[in-house]
Amino acid sequence: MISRFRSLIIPGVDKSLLIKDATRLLPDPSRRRFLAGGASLGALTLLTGCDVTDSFSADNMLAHISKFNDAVQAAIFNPNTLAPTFSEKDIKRPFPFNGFYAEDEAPKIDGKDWKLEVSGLVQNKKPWTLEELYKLPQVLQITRHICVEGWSAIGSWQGTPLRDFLKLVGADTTAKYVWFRCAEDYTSPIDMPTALHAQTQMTFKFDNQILPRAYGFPMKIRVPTKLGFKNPKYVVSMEVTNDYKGGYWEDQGYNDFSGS
Ligand SMILES: Nc1nc2c(c(=O)[nH]1)N[C@H]1C(S)=C(S)[C@@H](COP(=O)(O)O)O[C@H]1N2
Ligand SMILES: [Mo]
Repeated sequence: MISRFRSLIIPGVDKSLLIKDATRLLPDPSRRRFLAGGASLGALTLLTGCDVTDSFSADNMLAHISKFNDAVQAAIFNPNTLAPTFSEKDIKRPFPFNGFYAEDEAPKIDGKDWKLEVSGLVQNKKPWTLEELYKLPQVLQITRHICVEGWSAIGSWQGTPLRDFLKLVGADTTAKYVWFRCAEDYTSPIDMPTALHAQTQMTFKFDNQILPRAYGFPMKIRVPTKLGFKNPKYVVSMEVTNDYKGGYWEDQGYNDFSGS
């Protein structure tokens, strides 16, 4: 079990001063959004793409984030805002692994047996094999992954935009959530505006390789506008629903919105 409150304070760095300085420096409308959102380090990282979470205690950041009100944040969330993208040279190698267990306990999935289950408010509920999914058009994105535990890293993820897949299966995109279930019973709900965001991706490759086991083989959902825990790996099913079904970290008090 990973520690929820791993402390990464670097002596001599004052978090509130940093936020103050950043607030002064941020251009509008980001500045207004940052202030309206409660001015957290995670939000700051998501807004600026700058690596500010690494130096600070996750519990402080968490305290700020959980004070956010979902409705307020949803209102300020602009579904067209793009997460910053980076170049090949920025990629962190090796990329950090994270899960609620050690890396050697990560699910071992046989790609030949695996199927993606599609359920809920969709016209076509046929399960998809990996071979079928690999035939869909893919895009590559180099973005920053930010974990509430106090680390962030830039990686390269390639796959099919989730919104293209949702259209393909005839999903009711007026529904509230797409709820993901993973092989080890990890779950996470993604709100529909985020599911339809241009950068939200069904990921099949990491750093130009078939998605390695550590990072979620055979499929993860990459959401660069959200914190790491809302990026489910080892996905086995997606359900389009109006019901809030909870998630692994969300149920333990992490803010469901957890994004910019
Ligand atoms: N299925 C599953 N997905 C998961 C997790 C997990 O434990 N199980 N952990 C989440 C968290 S907290 C983080 S930070 C990222 C880590 O992804 P990485 O190992 O590719 O860096 O996966 C997220 N998705
Ligand atoms: Mo995380």
